[in-house]
Amino acid sequence: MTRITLPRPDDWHLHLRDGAMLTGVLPETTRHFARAIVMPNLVPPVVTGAEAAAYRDRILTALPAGAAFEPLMTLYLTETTDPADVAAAAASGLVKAVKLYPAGATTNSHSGVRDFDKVRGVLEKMAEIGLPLCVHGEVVDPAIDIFDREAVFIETVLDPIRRATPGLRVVMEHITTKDGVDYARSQDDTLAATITTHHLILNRNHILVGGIKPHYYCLPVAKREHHRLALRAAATSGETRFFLGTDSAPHVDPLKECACGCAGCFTATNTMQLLAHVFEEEGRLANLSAFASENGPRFYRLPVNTATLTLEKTTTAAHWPAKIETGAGPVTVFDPGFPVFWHAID
Ligand code: OTD
Ligand code: ZN
Ligand code: ZN
Repeated sequence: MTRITLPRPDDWHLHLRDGAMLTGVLPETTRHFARAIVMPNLVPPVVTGAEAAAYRDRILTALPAGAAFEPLMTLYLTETTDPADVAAAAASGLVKAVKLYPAGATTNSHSGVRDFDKVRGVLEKMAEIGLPLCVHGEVVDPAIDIFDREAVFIETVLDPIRRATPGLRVVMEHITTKDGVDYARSQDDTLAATITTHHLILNRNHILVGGIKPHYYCLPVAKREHHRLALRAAATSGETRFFLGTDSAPHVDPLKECACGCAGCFTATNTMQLLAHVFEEEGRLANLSAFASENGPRFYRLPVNTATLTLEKTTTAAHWPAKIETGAGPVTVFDPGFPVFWHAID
């Protein structure tokens, strides 16, 4: 038997949704995580400080009894976002980051940015106050192959934005390529990158070989095996620039299992068990704490949690529900396709 105890982990990229879905999925995160950066891609999106405050209240109201969990709020960047509103929301402590979605890149991103010159004032204000920009890094040009969209974004959008806005602190969200890993490593400490649990486990064959697997379809889509291996090496390296953002993104089963299924893997329930498995496979269990508990707070300039989480390996396979029944409908829990012997002692 092996046991490890970590400072309680945080999730630096999470979709909690709203209403009955929020109530249904929130306990899956609060069971293991102390804090999460909450994505603002609601319909309509969370754009202003006032909207973020109202959303935060709804999350706090939905918390399971006794849960010690702090939602870290984000604002959805639009071409009309007011730099003064962003600065005030950051100064009050309410908002911890601003999220950049290129318009059309992923779920509920149509209010995102088309013309990056229009957000220059906001980005300059953020650089001045040290507020991180979380970036969905994919171009939306229909001429660019979906498997190349991250690499092209880095070269044609991300790097130019960072050069034009010195000091802007950026998180490359959910990197899925060796190109993303290499770019993050080549830059100074104003740049960090989150990595999801599922991108450490899936390559594109898992989605497509032997029948299409809608619960493995997410954005950015999983890439070739050599990219997955680069992500695993980065996540397990202990390097401070890489940390966990699950991108756990619930959709009810009927919206995943249909002719035009939604993107998103729901990993809130079993992420920590899966990560223990992956880090052990890589011979890097000692770096799980850096990835899941220490590097994120360091970048976001927050304290590491004092509470802890213990993970234990036994000879019995871990068990989690195949689906979470929410008031909005059933949500399928990510199935890695192999047995996992790590258990979280809640
Ligand atoms: N990816 N699904 C969603 C968001 C993300 O790009 C993302 O952050 C979602 O459903 O909100 C997904 O596959
Ligand atoms: Zn994204
Ligand atoms: Zn996301």
